[in-house]
Amino acid sequence: MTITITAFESSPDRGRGLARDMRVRWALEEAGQPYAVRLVSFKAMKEPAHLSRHPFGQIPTYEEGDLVLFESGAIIFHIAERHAGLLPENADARARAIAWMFAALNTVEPPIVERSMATLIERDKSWYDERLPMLDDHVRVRLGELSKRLGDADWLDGGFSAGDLLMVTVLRRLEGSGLVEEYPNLAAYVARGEARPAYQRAFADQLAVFTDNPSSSR
Ligand code: GTB
Repeated sequence: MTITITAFESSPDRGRGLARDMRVRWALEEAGQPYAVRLVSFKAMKEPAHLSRHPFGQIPTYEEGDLVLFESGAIIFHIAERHAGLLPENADARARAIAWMFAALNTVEPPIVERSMATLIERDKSWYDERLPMLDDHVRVRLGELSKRLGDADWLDGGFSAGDLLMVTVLRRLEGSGLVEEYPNLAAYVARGEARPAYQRAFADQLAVFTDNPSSSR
């Protein structure tokens, strides 16, 4: 059955792979599943056809036959449940990998998104220069904790899992801030994720959307 996902027609990140379709593309590549991409404009995302797929009018979505999913975490969990390579077979190890998926999305991503949104929409506000260091420190708290837990391991809990896939994509959102580089083991962890062949294929595919039509980027 053909899998179709949605992605930005004109990604504001200009092909840096920071939007959340990247994590779904990466998971599908790790699982060895071919997929089609429906590109959506910012206008189309808020129109009935897309709202029927995604109640909040966002990307990514996932369609497979009659199944329509939204929320990148739910999509990746679905892929990981149905295909080998993203979750361990052992029940306890699987539960721990799922805990890391939630940790990436619920504990590490929120302060990173809050910082990222501030850099996008508050840059010209009078409070920005005072607020940014505080947002940086909130991110540093989580990065410090994550760094301690990772130690000198390659991945968060044994072999690479969907938990690592989500965590690496979440940390990538800090690209250019210098924050991840303050924790050399986290910088190496992100680089390890980015070096995976499945990541490379996913990155090249999302970049092609931008390079095929660079003038359409905002
Ligand atoms: N919780 C949802 C999920 O995990 O799927 C969040 C989905 C979401 O935020 N989607 C964003 C979206 O559709 C795109 S990824 N936004 C449009 C809207 O809400 O109207 C967020 C994103 C966008 C751009 C960059 N960037 O340019 O660097 C990075 C991340």
